[in-house]
Amino acid sequence: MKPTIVILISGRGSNMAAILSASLPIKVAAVISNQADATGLELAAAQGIPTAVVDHRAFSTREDFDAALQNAIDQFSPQLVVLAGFMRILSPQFVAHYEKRLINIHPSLLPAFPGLHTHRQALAAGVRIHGCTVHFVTDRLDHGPIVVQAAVPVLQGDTEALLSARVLRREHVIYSRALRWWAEGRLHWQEDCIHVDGEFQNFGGLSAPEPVA
Ligand code: NHR
Ligand code: GAR
Repeated sequence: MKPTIVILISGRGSNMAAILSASLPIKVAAVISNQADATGLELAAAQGIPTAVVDHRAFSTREDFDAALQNAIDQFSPQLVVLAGFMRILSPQFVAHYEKRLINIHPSLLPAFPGLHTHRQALAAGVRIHGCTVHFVTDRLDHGPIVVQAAVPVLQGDTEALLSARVLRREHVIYSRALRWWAEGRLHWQEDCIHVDGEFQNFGGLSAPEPVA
């Protein structure tokens, strides 16, 4: 039987769409958003995938919201919960409930630029290389074990819009790849490091380094 995932979104849902169109050996049981107007919900519904909204504004505490979200997710008994542009920080209780079953894509090369507005942070820092990271979620925000990363150049004249679009194209590739490895049972935890097929591999699309003279 195909393993089951639930995808959490807050908005556009382009990563969700990339996952849905990647022909992965995975059943997407539901897509859940904290924003009722997330455009990704329509796209999922159009593909016959159950959708739900758990609006964080209807709850007075984060813990209450997280409990309702957990309840909505667990109706589908997923083996993995996939954050795809989900914009609410999750409480330690929620993270503990999904230990090793909660995965996120973050639009920077972690541990650089955790938090919000990563492309603005990258431009302000003047880095020449930027990118995205798929990682398992722990209760240390944006610091969980890394599964895969992809790098893009920062170019002269870049704006947040240009840079985020360049990164987003890579996000769509590496998130599907990471989920395929997961579905195929190829991801293994070695302490706080994720190995693929038992090896520390770098599949992020980088070529091997030039030999040093
Ligand atoms: N939760 C935990 N515990 N750990 C992580 O690593 C998480 C997480 C929840 C979401 C995604 C994340 C990202 O990839 C993510 C990782 C939202 C915020 C944030 O500050 C920060 C990081 C991430 C997602 N959210 C504001 C909040 O108060 C709200 C912002 C908004 O609604 O627009 O929750 O970057
Ligand atoms: C993506 O770039 C994702 O990495 C980022 O939001 C965008 C969502 O786009 N996630 C975060 O910033 C999490 N804080 P999408 O809805 O089109 O997938």
